[in-house]
Amino acid sequence: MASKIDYAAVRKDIAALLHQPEYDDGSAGPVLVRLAWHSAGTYCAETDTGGSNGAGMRYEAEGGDPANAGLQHARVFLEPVKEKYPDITYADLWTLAGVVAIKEMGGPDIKWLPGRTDYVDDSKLPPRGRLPDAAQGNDHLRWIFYRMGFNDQEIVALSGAHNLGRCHSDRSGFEGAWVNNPTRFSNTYFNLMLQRQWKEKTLKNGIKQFVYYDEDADEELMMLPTDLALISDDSFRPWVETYAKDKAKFFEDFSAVFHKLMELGLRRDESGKVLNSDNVKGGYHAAPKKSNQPGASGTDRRGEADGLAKANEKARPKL
Ligand code: HIF
Repeated sequence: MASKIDYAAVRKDIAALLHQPEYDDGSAGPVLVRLAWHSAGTYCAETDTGGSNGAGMRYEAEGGDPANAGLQHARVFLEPVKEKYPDITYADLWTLAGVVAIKEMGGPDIKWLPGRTDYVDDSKLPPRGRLPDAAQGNDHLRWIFYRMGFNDQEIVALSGAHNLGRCHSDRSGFEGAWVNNPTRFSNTYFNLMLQRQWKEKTLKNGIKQFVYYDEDADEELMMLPTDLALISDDSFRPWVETYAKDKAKFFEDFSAVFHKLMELGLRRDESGKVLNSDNVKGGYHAAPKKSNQPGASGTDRRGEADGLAKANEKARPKL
């Protein structure tokens, strides 16, 4: 049962696994934030499908969506926590991990509520193609985020999460980090967007992104076409300017909008109990843990950890 889980202890254990000196920029944090957002960002308000309930990425139909490439790293990082707390649902664990990671990386407190269930099969998964395509512009951004029920201010506030992490050529095809310190949550992303001269660059794989060479740090920073779309739009741009100037306002608005994102698709009563039919009829169903040894070969029934055995070889002992 959800109520028997010691969420404070779960939070501590998530915080403890963020430090991964051999992985990316030394932290599992950014990829956990991306996992939380992709678990929720399939929501469609009109049809009331998708969203963070269900943990659909456990199934190939959703987990294997090219838009979710790389998120197996995040899921494998969390397996030891699932092992320690088998009663927590994956859907709750993934969303909680995102919220804890943001806080631990210096971001705001974000309200988080438990109660998501894990679907028992893949019959209710949203179709692929609901997550954004970074090569597109404003119309696409609005089409994607209005579908979830967000407005322009909320789209810009959310976008500040690209202050974290980086793009990987073997995942999305884009390459590099948005800011110099990608494991520290801040409003730097908005400031860089406004203050630097971004030049279009075509990568070896043919993908176009925007870059700025930071001489002091000897590092090339990047922006996606969807990031820079925010400053070429009369409705988005004032919010970019606000958040660049006012970090406290950004933190406050980001906290509210990330909470909203994590709640997409959930209906709760006054006590916070989830009323979605799967949760009411099926109860709080925590899917069985997938693997006892994340990253070790031959132990994962869907082979997710196998593929990472090499990639996370050095990070694995710390998992
Ligand atoms: Fe991202 N995002 N995102 N994103 N994202 C990537 C990485 C991260 C979009 C595209 C990409 C949001 C919105 C959008 C994070 C968090 C959030 C990557 C690189 C791409 C291409 C993936 C890779 O190659 O590894 C687009 C088009 C979005 C619509 C605007 C959210 C607001 C910013 C909702 C959000 O929270 C995080 C964190 C990462 C870094 C992951 C990592 O592994 O470091």
